[in-house]
Amino acid sequence: MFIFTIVMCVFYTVINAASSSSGTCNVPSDHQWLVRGLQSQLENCHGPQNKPDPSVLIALTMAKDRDITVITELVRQIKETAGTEMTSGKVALYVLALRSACENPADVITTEKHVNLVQVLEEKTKEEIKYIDTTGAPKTTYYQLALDTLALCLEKSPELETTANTLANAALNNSFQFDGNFSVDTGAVASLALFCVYERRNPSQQSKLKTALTLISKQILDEQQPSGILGNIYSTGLAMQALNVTSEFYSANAWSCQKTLNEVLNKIIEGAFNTPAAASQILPSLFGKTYLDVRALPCISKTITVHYRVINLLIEPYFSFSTTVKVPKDSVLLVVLEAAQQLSSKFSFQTEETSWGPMVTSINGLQGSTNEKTHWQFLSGVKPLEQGVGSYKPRHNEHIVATFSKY
Ligand code: B12
Repeated sequence: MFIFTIVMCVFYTVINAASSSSGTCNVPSDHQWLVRGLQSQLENCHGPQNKPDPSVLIALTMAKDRDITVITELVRQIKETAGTEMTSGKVALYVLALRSACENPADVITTEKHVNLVQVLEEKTKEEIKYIDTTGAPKTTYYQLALDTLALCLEKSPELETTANTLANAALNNSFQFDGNFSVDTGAVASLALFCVYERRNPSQQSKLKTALTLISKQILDEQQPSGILGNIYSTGLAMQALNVTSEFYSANAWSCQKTLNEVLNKIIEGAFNTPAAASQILPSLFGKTYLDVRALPCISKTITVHYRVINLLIEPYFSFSTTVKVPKDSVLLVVLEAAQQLSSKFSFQTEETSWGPMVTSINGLQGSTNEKTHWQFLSGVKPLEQGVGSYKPRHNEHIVATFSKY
């Protein structure tokens, strides 16, 4: 217990020394292990037995050193379970999650179905608005309507204007409440959504959004605790995202991002984020990201670049040509040869089917000959390949050379 107290004290001192009153903040390098811990907790929580959580996919795509295998599996699960029976907010999260993984949510294809999730979202959002118009409350909650607005904005949907207007009116009418209290979670997601819309509008149409964003920022900051927590610890991640993008709507000294972040780090140590949902909502802020970054995330490359060169210095006329082609990841070398042939008239080749697969018999019209004991030898750099073009899978940036040689 004594050692634990000392560790906590040292930890507290170090992270408080790093605090500043600016709007930007980051995790001190000696506490990155806490972030990595949360990230691997999320990477390990997924599995076929669990229902996929789109917030987990969003968080993992925003992380550093992403585990592509985990992300690919989550994308698969999200696509498999995408459907029309979900609530509007769930559809919105699915849209954001797929977009964050560089997938098109308007074109979700699995072996069983083909769904346009953006269209589903538009329909569900219209339903939410109809409920508000007729009953005074959404079909689900304003939290979900805020998610809907955010996803529609990022997808540049034509339904955005009406939806954003409805959400802004709700903010101005103090409708973001649960049990009679302002909901920081709802305010935070609504801020992100309305800020997305605000950025798209020209100044003459920004006035209502400005008022709404100023009011929500104030309401979130009114819920700030002396420790820096915004609302409670579980609303803090979303609130940090919101305050980080809306800094023009509150005064610089009203919030210290670093102070809040330091307290979050304390709470990670205490185990407050041990559930996947909690971890997924705090992780983006620990990487300095917000849900508005969903469209700007670097895409995991699905193609590789291969450098290909053919050399004949054996028989006149001598020739040497090189090119660089992009082929789908995991392609065999034959696909590289085909790509080069398609790209330039300087490359042509012929193959012959054998029991070991296709064998390259001629390149650029120059044919190997059993009588002359010549053939086209394939190398990776200077190392001869151990497989033929139908089996060998080049790596990204590999240099493949075909040399006309004697054997
Ligand atoms: C809306 C909401 C509610 C609504 C849900 C009703 C509805 N029709 O939407 C109501 C008011 C009922 C509610 C209740 C509770 N909530 Co609530 N809720 C939220 C909120 C703001 C949004 C959830 C949402 O819509 N997500 C988007 C949709 C698309 O995803 P979803 O997976 O379908 O969402 C469902 C679940 O989130 C579930 N749900 C909502 N709250 C909770 C809480 C727990 C513990 C569980 C297991 C499930 C759950 O209801 C949602 C709708 O079906 C979140 C905020 C956040 N940061 O996530 C808090 C949040 C999830 N709730 C929270 C809490 C604490 C509760 C309560 C335990 C409060 C209480 N003291 O009673 C109760 C649950 C008690 C119970 N019966 O088990 C915490 C959870 C913290 C944690 N670490 O577990 C959050 C993060 C708020 C916060 N910042 O404290 N909640």
